[in-house]
Amino acid sequence: MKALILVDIQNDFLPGGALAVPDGDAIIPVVNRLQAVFPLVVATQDWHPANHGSFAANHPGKSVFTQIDLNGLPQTLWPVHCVQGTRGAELAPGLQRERIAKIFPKGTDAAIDSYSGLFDNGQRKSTGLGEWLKGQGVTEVFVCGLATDYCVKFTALDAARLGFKTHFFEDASRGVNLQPDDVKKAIAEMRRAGIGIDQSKDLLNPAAKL
Ligand code: VGL
Ligand code: ZN
Repeated sequence: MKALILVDIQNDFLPGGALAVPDGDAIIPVVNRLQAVFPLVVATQDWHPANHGSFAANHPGKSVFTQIDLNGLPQTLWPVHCVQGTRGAELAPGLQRERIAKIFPKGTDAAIDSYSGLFDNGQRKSTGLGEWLKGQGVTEVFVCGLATDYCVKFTALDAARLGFKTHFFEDASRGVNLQPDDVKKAIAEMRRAGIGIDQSKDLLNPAAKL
């Protein structure tokens, strides 16, 4: 069985949000069209407590987009984003919800970030998504969402590592590009890991069969 994984399509990652991904809202109609052709759709949700260690505001004197060591792991410091229960953490209003079978929160532990929707950045704790997908009989996953160079990339890499045949939908994802080539590099890294780089039209055209 094939599953579509929607990564962090949340208000704070859309234009106007706390950690806006350029052009992030452009993926929503594409993602909604993709949902219709998958037998199973799941979503991840960046879901941080207000005291999360990835927020620059929780490290006096530190600026956003700089690096620190957070409990032994390198950590980019972000603006406060996706705080549990806030509007910024909600899934994008334009995102169709009816076909999302389950939502997996991530980044809930203040002491460690979780870019991947499957494991925290130390690969210590699972979110349960991988186990749940396997329990549903999923063998192949298609990953898309925000942001290509962080949470989408790490979700796809972990899925491939767990043995899922893994694809990335380029046109249903957008990246932050803190450095101008970050998205390009993320795609190259996914390709090297054996992840298929797909366009939604490859699947949506009438000749394509899931
Ligand atoms: C993300 C940075 C911090 C993402 C989440 O969803 O890509 N990026 N938290
Ligand atoms: Zn986050």
